[in-house]
Amino acid sequence: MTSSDAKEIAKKEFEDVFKTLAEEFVNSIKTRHFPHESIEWIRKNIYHNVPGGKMNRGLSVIDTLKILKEGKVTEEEIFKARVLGWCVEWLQAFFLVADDIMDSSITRRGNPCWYKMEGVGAIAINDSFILESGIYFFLKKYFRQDHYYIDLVDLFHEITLETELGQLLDLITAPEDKVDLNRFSMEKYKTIVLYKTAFYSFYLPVALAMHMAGIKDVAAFQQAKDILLPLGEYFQIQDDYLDCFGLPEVIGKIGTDIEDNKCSWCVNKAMTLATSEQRKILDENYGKKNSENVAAVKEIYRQLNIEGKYKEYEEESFVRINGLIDKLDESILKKEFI
Ligand code: GPP
Ligand code: MG
Ligand code: MG
Ligand code: MG
Repeated sequence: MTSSDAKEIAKKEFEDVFKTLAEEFVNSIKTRHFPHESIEWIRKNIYHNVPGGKMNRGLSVIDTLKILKEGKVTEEEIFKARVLGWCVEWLQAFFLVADDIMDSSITRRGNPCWYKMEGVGAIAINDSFILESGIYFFLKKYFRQDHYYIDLVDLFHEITLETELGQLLDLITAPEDKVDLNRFSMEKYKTIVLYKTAFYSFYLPVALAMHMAGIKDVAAFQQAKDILLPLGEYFQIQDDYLDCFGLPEVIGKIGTDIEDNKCSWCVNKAMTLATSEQRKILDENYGKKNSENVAAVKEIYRQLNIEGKYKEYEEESFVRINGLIDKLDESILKKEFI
């Protein structure tokens, strides 16, 4: 079996757990004797928003647990890691439903955004809250008896706050009515992406598996952050690059960062390279919903070779992050298992 076959099987086994969890959640609402249409609404909300992504976040909980326990994991532990993986995917669904409203996005994972579906609109705000509640329903159902239950609950709460703070900074740095590129800087950009993406996408899945493996040493959690947060920054820079240069058929969403006046990596990079004439064109065209304005911004990006600059950044990040991994002090993790 090749490693890509093994990956496909792991993915399929993870996906199989989704339906069980979705139905458990839906049934828990049924026991409240809710009207049929509300049960069906919740089912649609879950099935539209939770599955269908790349599932990298969810899958990495299981991979991490296997690595930490050096392959010595029981079927029950694997199942519980999958439940935690799905909790991360439910968190992601909660964020994406809300984020798409805030970003006026149109499509997600190749489908219309949930709030864009017929009859949904602003109800999607409440639907995002229901998805968030799913996390705590599953944690209680499967982990209440475990000594690390409170650590899991606490971690989800903490990471949710970090992400909401990042989202706040992302939004207030991009006011719709006041375009002022002077608000942007690479430094501010890095704070936004650390909070809005890196904590929940990279640190959370690994930290969950560490709790399951019984790790208590704060130094071990810090060490995980030291590697995973830079990885998360890299991932969001790639997301920003794809927002502008990726094909919607490939990335499953239509980019809106230029129209939305976002403090994206692309515009920050362009600002560091632009002549005063090019900067003037950026000032006049950025943050406007009109396709001609967007095209004018993209033309400056072309002139400044932002695509090439991204490729350079990608190579530099690969070397830098590998360097961080090489410098890892393995004794911190090993100490936990003596
Ligand atoms: C990604 O930003 C960040 C999130 C999805 C976090 C949202 C947080 C909330 C508290 C709602 P993005 O807007 O660049 O993502 P995408 O490009 O996928 O829309
Ligand atoms: Mg956003
Ligand atoms: Mg968005
Ligand atoms: Mg984006």
